[in-house]
Amino acid sequence: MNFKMNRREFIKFAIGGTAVVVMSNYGCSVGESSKAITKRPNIILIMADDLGYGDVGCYGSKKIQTPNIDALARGGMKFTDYHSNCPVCSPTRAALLTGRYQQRCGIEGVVTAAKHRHTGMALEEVTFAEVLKERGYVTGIFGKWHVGYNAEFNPARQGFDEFIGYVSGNVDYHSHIDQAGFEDWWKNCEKVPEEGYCTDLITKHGIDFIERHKDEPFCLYLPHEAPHYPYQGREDPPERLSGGRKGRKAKGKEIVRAYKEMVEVMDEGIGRIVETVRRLGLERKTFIFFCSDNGATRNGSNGILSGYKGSLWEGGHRVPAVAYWPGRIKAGTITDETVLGMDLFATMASIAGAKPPAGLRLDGVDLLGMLTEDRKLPERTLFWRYRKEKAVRKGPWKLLLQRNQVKLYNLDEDLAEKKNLAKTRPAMVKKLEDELSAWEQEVSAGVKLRA
Ligand SMILES: [Ca+2]
Repeated sequence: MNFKMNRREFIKFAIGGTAVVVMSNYGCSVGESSKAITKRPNIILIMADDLGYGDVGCYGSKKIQTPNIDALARGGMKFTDYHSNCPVCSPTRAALLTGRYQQRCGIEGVVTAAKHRHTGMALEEVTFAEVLKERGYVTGIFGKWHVGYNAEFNPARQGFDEFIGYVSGNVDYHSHIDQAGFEDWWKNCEKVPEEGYCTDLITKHGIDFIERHKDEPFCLYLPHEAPHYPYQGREDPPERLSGGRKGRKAKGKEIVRAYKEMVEVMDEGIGRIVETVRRLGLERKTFIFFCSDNGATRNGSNGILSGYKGSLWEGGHRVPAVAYWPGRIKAGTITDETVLGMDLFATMASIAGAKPPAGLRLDGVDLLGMLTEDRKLPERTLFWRYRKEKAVRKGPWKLLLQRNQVKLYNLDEDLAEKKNLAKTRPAMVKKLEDELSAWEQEVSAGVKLRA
C-alpha cells in the first residue's frame, strides 16, 4: 500500500491490534475508545548534534557538567552501545525519521548548504511523525531539520504539525545565518526571523509546545544544534553577519570554553523540558529519549573510542543515549544492547500503539520490551556505510573496511579498536563481508533520490 497516495482518503489503520478507521489527513481518529486514548503516552525525542561518547557527565566527562542528562540516566536507562546510523548529520536524521537504513532513501551524505540546496528526502518516505499523527498525536519539531532545504522538503510536509528552526546543517547561534550565508530560521514553510540564542529558542519552543498540548498525546522532536560549530556561547558575538559579512570567529581556548558552555546550556534546557513535564503531571505518561546524531569532532571527546565524526571507527557513531520513563523504565538501568537510531521509529510507534502502514518494511526494531521488561533484542547484523568506509557489527565482532584495509575487532575485549584480528579470524571476516555484500545489494534496490 502506498501510504502517501492514500493520505487524503479514509484508510484502514491498525491501532493496538484492532483495525479502526482513521481520517488520515487531519490526524483525527474515528472509532477509538477512550481507553485507547489513555494508552497514548507522550514522546519527547531530544538529539544533540556532534556530541561525543565522552562529552557527558554520566559517560565520564570531567570537563563538562550535564546534571540534567545524568539525572535522566539515573532515573532511567543508559545505553553503552547506542549508535547513530551514520557518522554525519543528514543520513542519521533520514534513518531516524524513516526507521530504515538511510541508503534506502538515498540520503547517504550531508545535504550541504552550498551545493545541495535543491536536494532533499523524498516526500514519499514515511516518517515517524506521520505514523504518530495518524494515531492522533500532535507532532512538533523545534531545531535542526537537515534533510532538505527547499520548502517542498519542509518538516510540515513530513508529518510535523509545528516546526520552528533551521533546515541547514548549522546556523550562527545568534544571527541564524547558515554556512552559505542565507538566513535560515523558519516557522513551518516560511522564513520567520526570531531573536535569540539557538539553543534557548529550541528549549523555549519545546516548553511552549508541551504546555499547549498537555491535554492531548504529543510527540516532540527537539534536534538541538549544540555542540556543532560555530562555537558560540550565549554572550559571544555572531560570526556570520547579514550581507555575507564575517564577524569574529572563536579560536583555541575560546573554542574549548564555548564548547563546554554549548553542551551545558543544552543540558540546562533539557532540565527545563523535564521540569515542565513534571510540573504538568505528565512524567509517568511521557517517554523521553536523548541521544546524539554522530560522534564528536576533535573539539569534543569520544572517551576511549577511536576516531571522530565522519569516520566509522566507534568514535564516529557510538554516542551517548538515555531513555527515561518513570514507572515503565527501571531507574538506574545500564544496557549493553546494540541499538541504532533507526530503532526509534518502531519503538515510538509501539509506545503509541500505532502500526506503520502495511507494506512498509522497517529496518529498525522495537525496543519497548527491552526498555520496560528487560527483554533481549533479537540477534542481528548491523551495517554502516559512509563515503569509502563500511562497517558491519555482529555481537562483539566489528568488521571495518577503510579503503583497501580490512580490520576486524572484538569490541567486548577491545573497545578502542587497537588490535586488528582480521588475519587470525579469516572465517569471521569472510562471513561479515558476505553479509555486507548481501545488505548492499538489498538496500540499493529501489533507492529514491531527489536531486
Ligand atoms: Ca551532527
